[in-house]
Amino acid sequence: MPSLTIRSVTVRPVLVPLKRPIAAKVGAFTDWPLVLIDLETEEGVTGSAYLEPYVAKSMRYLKPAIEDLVEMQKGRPVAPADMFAAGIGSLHLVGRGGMSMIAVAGLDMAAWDALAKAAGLPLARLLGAELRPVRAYNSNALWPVSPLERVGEEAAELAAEGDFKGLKLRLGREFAQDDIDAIAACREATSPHIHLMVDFNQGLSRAEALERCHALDDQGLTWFEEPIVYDDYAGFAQLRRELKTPLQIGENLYGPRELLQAVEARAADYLMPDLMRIGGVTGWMRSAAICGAANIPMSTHLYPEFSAHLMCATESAHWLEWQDWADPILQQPFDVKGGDLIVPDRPGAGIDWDEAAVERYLWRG
Ligand code: SMN
Ligand code: MG
Repeated sequence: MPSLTIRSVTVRPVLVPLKRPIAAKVGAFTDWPLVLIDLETEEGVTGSAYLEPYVAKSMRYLKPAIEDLVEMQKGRPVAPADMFAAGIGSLHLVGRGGMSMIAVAGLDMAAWDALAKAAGLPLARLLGAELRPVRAYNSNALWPVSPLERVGEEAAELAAEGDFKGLKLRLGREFAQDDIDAIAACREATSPHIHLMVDFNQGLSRAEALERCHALDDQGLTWFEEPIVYDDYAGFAQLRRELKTPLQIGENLYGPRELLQAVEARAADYLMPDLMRIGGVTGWMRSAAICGAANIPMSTHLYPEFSAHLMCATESAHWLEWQDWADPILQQPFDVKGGDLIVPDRPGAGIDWDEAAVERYLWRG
């Protein structure tokens, strides 16, 4: 594989319209911010990746942070492990989490994309795995504000979008019976066998979570996700001891070390790191080794394209979370067939910008 040398980076914030607005307990969005990163090399190969940092204004801080990281490493080899160490090392004084890790993670993904392109291989193959269809669930809607009458229709639409066998349903409605009715509506409109991943988005106190999760524990749900605040490991461990339904956390963990702390605290049955927080491809692969050794099934959060490649190479791969939120700026959005995400057989992660769309959605805030 030819070696690559870091030359420069182009960072473009865009704000794309969502087909279905997000109305989560943690925030409501009609448009979705994406930070497009293109890492240019002396050899002419460009590595591309995007970040989705939820809040548009955060793009103001991420852009210079990524540019500074590249300025610092200009002229050095595109070597993700070294870049990760240098990036994190330079941030020790301001802290590893938050924007710092997100900037390092975005650059890491672009670096891996560049390496895979230079090798002429899809990222999954560069990581030592064969391409295969990746089992996915549809996470595009079913927010807790959807009126109960709409829940069934929405579930049917989502399942039909790719013949999905699983859906994410956000719960924590006013009464437990409302949650039970929403679950029943999903099953009636799709199949009694549909996998339902239930996400509370940290909306409950420990006491509320105990009560609500006990009330839903016989519903045959695939998992309970983040019933309480994301870093209350002792609270999660208590819920795990008391409940039959598996507990899922991970989207808010920064870096493999935090993930290890969650494992050591026995906080979850399942883990689902988010690429921008866990530290990109490098942070994911290190976390995958921990989950594999601990026998903890690993699912993804956002970033379906990069995540699909990573799932091919993940020992305890479980479910991929599918969203179409970046589709508006992609030249070739990935296909979904029979509920599986199809990893494209082209070099890199398979992300190419639709430049006309990027121009249209450029965020000038
Ligand atoms: C989620 C993702 C993106 C925005 C809001 C909520 C959710 C998930 O936690 O797991 O998909
Ligand atoms: Mg979640």
